[in-house]
Amino acid sequence: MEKKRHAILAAQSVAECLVEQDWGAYTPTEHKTWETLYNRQMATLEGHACDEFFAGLKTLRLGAERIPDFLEMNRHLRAATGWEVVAVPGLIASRPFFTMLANRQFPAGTFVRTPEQLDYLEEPDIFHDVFGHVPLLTHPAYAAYMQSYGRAGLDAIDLKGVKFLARLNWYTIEFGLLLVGGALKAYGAGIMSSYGEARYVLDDPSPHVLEFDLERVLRTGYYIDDFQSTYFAIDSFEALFTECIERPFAPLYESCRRQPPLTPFSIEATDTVLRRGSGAYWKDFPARKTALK
Ligand code: HBI
Ligand code: FE
Repeated sequence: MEKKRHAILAAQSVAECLVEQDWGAYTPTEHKTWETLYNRQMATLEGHACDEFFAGLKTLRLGAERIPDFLEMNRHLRAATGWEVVAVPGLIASRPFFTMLANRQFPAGTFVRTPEQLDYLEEPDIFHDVFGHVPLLTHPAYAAYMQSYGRAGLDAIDLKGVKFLARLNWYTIEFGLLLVGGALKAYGAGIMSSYGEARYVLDDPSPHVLEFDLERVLRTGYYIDDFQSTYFAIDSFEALFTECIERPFAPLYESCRRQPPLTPFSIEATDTVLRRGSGAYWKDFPARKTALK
Protein backbone atom coordinates (compact mmCIF):
# COMPACT_ATOMS: atom_id res chain seq x y z
CA MET A 1 0.00 0.00 0.00
CA GLU A 2 2.86 2.37 0.87
CA LYS A 3 4.33 2.06 -2.66
CA LYS A 4 0.90 2.65 -4.19
CA ARG A 5 0.40 5.69 -1.96
CA HIS A 6 3.68 7.24 -3.12
CA ALA A 7 2.73 6.50 -6.72
CA ILE A 8 -0.65 8.17 -6.15
CA LEU A 9 0.93 11.27 -4.59
CA ALA A 10 3.12 11.63 -7.66
CA ALA A 11 0.27 10.84 -10.05
CA GLN A 12 -0.64 13.69 -12.35
CA SER A 13 -3.76 12.17 -13.91
CA VAL A 14 -7.12 11.68 -12.22
CA ALA A 15 -7.44 8.11 -13.53
CA GLU A 16 -4.23 7.02 -11.75
CA CYS A 17 -5.65 8.22 -8.40
CA LEU A 18 -8.96 6.34 -8.47
CA VAL A 19 -9.57 3.15 -6.49
CA GLU A 20 -12.64 1.03 -5.79
CA GLN A 21 -14.46 1.66 -2.50
CA ASP A 22 -15.17 -2.09 -2.14
CA TRP A 23 -17.99 -1.46 0.31
CA GLY A 24 -18.53 -5.19 0.90
CA ALA A 25 -15.05 -5.47 2.43
CA TYR A 26 -15.76 -3.24 5.45
CA THR A 27 -15.65 -5.24 8.70
CA PRO A 28 -18.19 -5.07 11.57
CA THR A 29 -15.50 -3.23 13.60
CA GLU A 30 -15.20 -0.59 10.86
CA HIS A 31 -18.98 -0.12 10.69
CA LYS A 32 -18.98 0.15 14.50
CA THR A 33 -16.25 2.83 14.36
CA TRP A 34 -18.37 4.79 11.84
CA GLU A 35 -21.42 4.45 14.13
CA THR A 36 -19.45 5.65 17.19
CA LEU A 37 -17.99 8.64 15.34
CA TYR A 38 -21.33 9.55 13.75
CA ASN A 39 -23.32 9.44 16.99
CA ARG A 40 -20.63 11.31 18.94
CA GLN A 41 -20.38 14.10 16.36
CA MET A 42 -24.14 14.47 16.00
CA ALA A 43 -24.41 14.99 19.76
CA THR A 44 -21.50 17.48 19.74
CA LEU A 45 -22.66 19.42 16.67
CA GLU A 46 -26.23 19.91 17.91
CA GLY A 47 -26.72 23.70 18.00
CA HIS A 48 -23.15 24.27 16.72
CA ALA A 49 -23.29 23.22 13.04
CA CYS A 50 -25.15 25.17 10.36
CA ASP A 51 -28.61 23.95 9.28
CA GLU A 52 -27.35 23.32 5.73
CA PHE A 53 -25.04 20.62 7.11
CA PHE A 54 -27.87 18.67 8.77
CA ALA A 55 -30.02 19.12 5.66
CA GLY A 56 -27.18 17.63 3.60
CA LEU A 57 -27.00 14.54 5.84
CA LYS A 58 -30.73 14.00 5.24
CA THR A 59 -30.49 14.54 1.46
CA LEU A 60 -27.71 11.94 1.29
CA ARG A 61 -29.58 9.55 3.64
CA LEU A 62 -26.41 9.35 5.79
CA GLY A 63 -26.81 7.70 9.18
CA ALA A 64 -24.96 5.93 11.99
CA GLU A 65 -26.03 2.43 11.06
CA ARG A 66 -23.42 1.81 8.36
CA ILE A 67 -20.55 3.23 6.37
CA PRO A 68 -21.98 5.02 3.31
CA ASP A 69 -21.84 3.16 0.01
CA PHE A 70 -20.60 5.70 -2.57
CA LEU A 71 -22.76 4.17 -5.32
CA GLU A 72 -25.94 4.76 -3.32
CA MET A 73 -24.84 8.13 -1.86
CA ASN A 74 -23.88 9.44 -5.31
CA ARG A 75 -27.41 8.94 -6.64
CA HIS A 76 -28.68 11.46 -4.06
CA LEU A 77 -25.68 13.79 -4.41
CA ARG A 78 -25.84 13.93 -8.22
CA ALA A 79 -29.57 14.67 -8.08
CA ALA A 80 -28.91 17.58 -5.67
CA THR A 81 -26.02 19.43 -7.33
CA GLY A 82 -24.37 17.18 -9.94
CA TRP A 83 -21.44 16.37 -7.62
CA GLU A 84 -20.20 12.84 -7.09
CA VAL A 85 -17.77 11.28 -4.63
CA VAL A 86 -14.88 9.28 -6.10
CA ALA A 87 -12.75 6.88 -4.04
CA VAL A 88 -9.05 7.66 -3.57
CA PRO A 89 -6.56 6.00 -1.19
CA GLY A 90 -5.72 9.25 0.67
CA LEU A 91 -4.09 12.61 -0.09
CA ILE A 92 -3.42 12.99 -3.81
CA ALA A 93 -1.28 15.43 -5.80
CA SER A 94 -2.62 18.95 -6.27
CA ARG A 95 -3.23 18.78 -10.03
CA PRO A 96 -5.53 15.72 -10.03
CA PHE A 97 -7.12 16.99 -6.79
CA PHE A 98 -8.03 20.37 -8.28
CA THR A 99 -9.06 18.76 -11.59
CA MET A 100 -11.55 16.56 -9.77
CA LEU A 101 -13.08 19.50 -7.88
CA ALA A 102 -13.31 21.51 -11.11
CA ASN A 103 -15.30 18.59 -12.54
CA ARG A 104 -17.60 18.35 -9.48
CA GLN A 105 -15.91 15.17 -8.30
CA PHE A 106 -14.98 15.01 -4.59
CA PRO A 107 -12.05 12.67 -3.79
CA ALA A 108 -12.81 10.74 -0.59
CA GLY A 109 -10.61 8.34 1.32
CA THR A 110 -12.13 4.87 1.77
CA PHE A 111 -10.24 3.66 4.85
CA VAL A 112 -11.73 3.79 8.35
CA ARG A 113 -9.56 4.97 11.25
CA THR A 114 -8.81 2.41 13.96
CA PRO A 115 -10.65 2.58 17.31
CA GLU A 116 -7.39 3.94 18.82
CA GLN A 117 -7.44 6.87 16.37
CA LEU A 118 -10.94 7.96 17.29
CA ASP A 119 -9.89 11.47 18.34
CA TYR A 120 -7.29 12.36 15.77
CA LEU A 121 -5.51 11.03 12.73
CA GLU A 122 -3.08 12.57 10.26
CA GLU A 123 -4.64 11.57 6.94
CA PRO A 124 -8.28 12.22 6.05
CA ASP A 125 -10.22 8.95 6.47
CA ILE A 126 -13.73 8.25 5.13
CA PHE A 127 -15.34 9.81 8.19
CA HIS A 128 -13.52 13.13 7.75
CA ASP A 129 -14.07 13.19 3.99
CA VAL A 130 -17.67 11.95 3.80
CA PHE A 131 -19.22 13.10 7.10
CA GLY A 132 -17.10 16.29 7.14
CA HIS A 133 -17.03 17.43 3.54
CA VAL A 134 -19.83 15.84 1.51
CA PRO A 135 -23.11 17.02 3.16
CA LEU A 136 -22.53 20.66 2.15
CA LEU A 137 -21.94 19.61 -1.47
CA THR A 138 -25.74 19.24 -1.60
CA HIS A 139 -26.06 23.03 -1.13
CA PRO A 140 -26.03 24.78 -4.54
CA ALA A 141 -23.96 27.84 -3.55
CA TYR A 142 -21.41 25.79 -1.59
CA ALA A 143 -21.24 23.27 -4.44
CA ALA A 144 -20.49 26.15 -6.84
CA TYR A 145 -17.84 27.51 -4.45
CA MET A 146 -16.08 24.14 -4.25
CA GLN A 147 -15.99 23.88 -8.04
CA SER A 148 -14.60 27.44 -8.31
CA TYR A 149 -12.00 26.51 -5.68
CA GLY A 150 -10.92 23.61 -7.92
CA ARG A 151 -10.65 25.89 -10.95
CA ALA A 152 -8.68 28.46 -8.91
CA GLY A 153 -6.41 25.60 -7.79
CA LEU A 154 -5.48 24.70 -11.36
CA ASP A 155 -4.65 28.37 -12.05
CA ALA A 156 -2.71 28.53 -8.77
CA ILE A 157 -0.40 25.72 -9.89
CA ASP A 158 0.63 27.82 -12.90
CA LEU A 159 0.75 31.04 -10.81
CA LYS A 160 2.78 29.29 -8.07
CA GLY A 161 0.09 30.27 -5.58
CA VAL A 162 -1.01 26.84 -4.23
CA LYS A 163 0.58 27.58 -0.83
CA PHE A 164 -1.58 30.71 -0.51
CA LEU A 165 -4.74 29.10 -1.90
CA ALA A 166 -4.30 26.24 0.60
CA ARG A 167 -4.98 28.87 3.29
CA LEU A 168 -8.37 29.62 1.68
CA ASN A 169 -9.07 25.89 1.83
CA TRP A 170 -7.99 25.77 5.47
CA TYR A 171 -10.02 28.77 6.71
CA THR A 172 -13.22 27.96 4.77
CA ILE A 173 -13.58 24.36 3.54
CA GLU A 174 -11.78 22.89 6.57
CA PHE A 175 -12.43 25.35 9.44
CA GLY A 176 -14.97 27.89 8.23
CA LEU A 177 -17.71 29.46 10.36
CA LEU A 178 -21.04 30.94 9.28
CA LEU A 179 -22.59 33.99 11.00
CA VAL A 180 -26.32 33.20 11.30
CA GLY A 181 -28.56 35.80 12.98
CA GLY A 182 -25.65 36.99 15.10
CA ALA A 183 -24.69 33.45 16.17
CA LEU A 184 -21.66 31.53 14.95
CA LYS A 185 -22.27 28.11 13.36
CA ALA A 186 -19.61 25.73 12.02
CA TYR A 187 -19.48 24.52 8.42
CA GLY A 188 -15.80 23.50 7.89
CA ALA A 189 -15.18 19.76 7.53
CA GLY A 190 -12.28 19.81 10.00
CA ILE A 191 -14.67 21.05 12.69
CA MET A 192 -17.54 18.76 11.66
CA SER A 193 -15.40 15.65 11.92
CA SER A 194 -13.38 16.56 15.03
CA TYR A 195 -14.76 15.77 18.48
CA GLY A 196 -12.49 18.22 20.28
CA GLU A 197 -12.46 21.12 17.86
CA ALA A 198 -16.25 21.20 17.41
CA ARG A 199 -16.61 22.03 21.10
CA TYR A 200 -13.46 24.20 21.37
CA VAL A 201 -14.38 26.54 18.51
CA LEU A 202 -17.75 27.48 19.92
CA ASP A 203 -17.42 26.98 23.67
CA ASP A 204 -13.80 27.99 24.42
CA PRO A 205 -13.16 31.80 24.70
CA SER A 206 -9.57 31.43 23.39
CA PRO A 207 -9.85 31.75 19.59
CA HIS A 208 -10.38 34.95 17.64
CA VAL A 209 -13.22 35.09 15.12
CA LEU A 210 -12.76 37.56 12.27
CA GLU A 211 -15.03 38.54 9.43
CA PHE A 212 -13.94 36.71 6.27
CA ASP A 213 -11.73 38.78 3.96
CA LEU A 214 -10.12 37.01 1.01
CA GLU A 215 -6.75 38.81 1.06
CA ARG A 216 -6.47 38.48 4.86
CA VAL A 217 -7.13 34.73 4.63
CA LEU A 218 -4.60 34.23 1.81
CA ARG A 219 -1.99 36.00 3.99
CA THR A 220 -2.77 34.09 7.20
CA GLY A 221 -0.68 31.02 7.87
CA TYR A 222 -1.89 28.04 9.89
CA TYR A 223 -0.57 25.14 11.95
CA ILE A 224 -1.84 21.66 11.12
CA ASP A 225 -1.08 20.14 14.54
CA ASP A 226 -3.69 21.77 16.79
CA PHE A 227 -6.96 23.66 17.11
CA GLN A 228 -7.07 27.03 15.33
CA SER A 229 -6.28 30.33 17.07
CA THR A 230 -8.24 32.32 14.49
CA TYR A 231 -11.41 31.41 12.60
CA PHE A 232 -13.06 33.37 9.79
CA ALA A 233 -16.82 33.78 9.52
CA ILE A 234 -18.87 34.35 6.35
CA ASP A 235 -22.42 35.69 6.05
CA SER A 236 -23.55 33.07 3.55
CA PHE A 237 -22.21 30.53 1.05
CA GLU A 238 -23.47 32.82 -1.71
CA ALA A 239 -21.33 35.66 -0.28
CA LEU A 240 -18.29 33.35 -0.05
CA PHE A 241 -18.76 32.28 -3.67
CA THR A 242 -19.15 35.90 -4.90
CA GLU A 243 -16.18 37.18 -2.85
CA CYS A 244 -13.90 34.48 -4.22
CA ILE A 245 -14.85 33.94 -7.83
CA GLU A 246 -15.02 37.60 -8.85
CA ARG A 247 -11.50 38.35 -7.64
CA PRO A 248 -8.41 37.78 -9.80
CA PHE A 249 -6.04 35.73 -7.63
CA ALA A 250 -2.77 36.63 -9.42
CA PRO A 251 -2.38 40.10 -7.83
CA LEU A 252 -3.38 38.64 -4.46
CA TYR A 253 -0.63 36.03 -4.73
CA GLU A 254 1.82 38.81 -5.67
CA SER A 255 0.82 40.75 -2.56
CA CYS A 256 1.25 37.60 -0.42
CA ARG A 257 4.74 37.06 -1.86
CA ARG A 258 5.81 40.61 -0.99
CA GLN A 259 4.92 40.34 2.71
CA PRO A 260 5.61 37.81 5.49
CA PRO A 261 2.67 35.57 6.42
CA LEU A 262 0.43 36.67 9.29
CA THR A 263 0.27 34.25 12.22
CA PRO A 264 -3.13 33.10 13.48
CA PHE A 265 -2.39 34.52 16.97
CA SER A 266 -2.61 38.25 16.16
CA ILE A 267 -5.37 40.67 15.21
CA GLU A 268 -4.59 43.34 12.57
CA ALA A 269 -5.84 46.95 12.72
CA THR A 270 -7.79 46.37 9.49
CA ASP A 271 -9.61 43.26 10.81
CA THR A 272 -13.35 43.27 11.50
CA VAL A 273 -13.33 41.44 14.82
CA LEU A 274 -16.43 39.39 15.58
CA ARG A 275 -14.91 37.85 18.72
CA ARG A 276 -11.60 38.86 20.34
CA GLY A 277 -10.23 35.65 21.84
CA SER A 278 -8.50 35.42 25.20
CA GLY A 279 -5.64 33.38 23.68
CA ALA A 280 -5.60 31.29 26.89
CA TYR A 281 -5.49 28.04 24.94
CA TRP A 282 -2.17 28.78 23.27
CA LYS A 283 -0.61 31.37 25.69
CA ASP A 284 1.94 29.04 27.25
CA PHE A 285 2.24 26.75 24.25
CA PRO A 286 5.56 24.96 23.87
CA ALA A 287 7.06 25.64 20.44
CA ARG A 288 4.72 24.38 17.76
CA LYS A 289 5.52 20.90 16.49
CA THR A 290 4.94 21.84 12.84
CA ALA A 291 5.90 24.87 10.75
CA LEU A 292 3.51 27.69 9.90
CA LYS A 293 1.89 26.83 6.53
N1 HBI B 1 -6.08 15.14 -1.56
N2 HBI B 1 -7.57 13.41 -1.11
C1 HBI B 1 -7.19 14.71 -0.94
N3 HBI B 1 -7.91 15.52 -0.14
C2 HBI B 1 -7.55 16.82 0.07
O1 HBI B 1 -8.22 17.55 0.80
C3 HBI B 1 -6.40 17.32 -0.57
C4 HBI B 1 -5.69 16.45 -1.40
N4 HBI B 1 -4.59 16.88 -2.02
C5 HBI B 1 -4.16 18.26 -1.97
C6 HBI B 1 -4.93 19.07 -1.02
N5 HBI B 1 -6.01 18.62 -0.39
C7 HBI B 1 -4.45 20.48 -0.72
O2 HBI B 1 -3.14 20.60 -1.20
C8 HBI B 1 -5.24 21.57 -1.42
O3 HBI B 1 -6.46 21.69 -0.72
C9 HBI B 1 -4.53 22.89 -1.33
FE1 FE C 1 -10.55 17.78 4.50
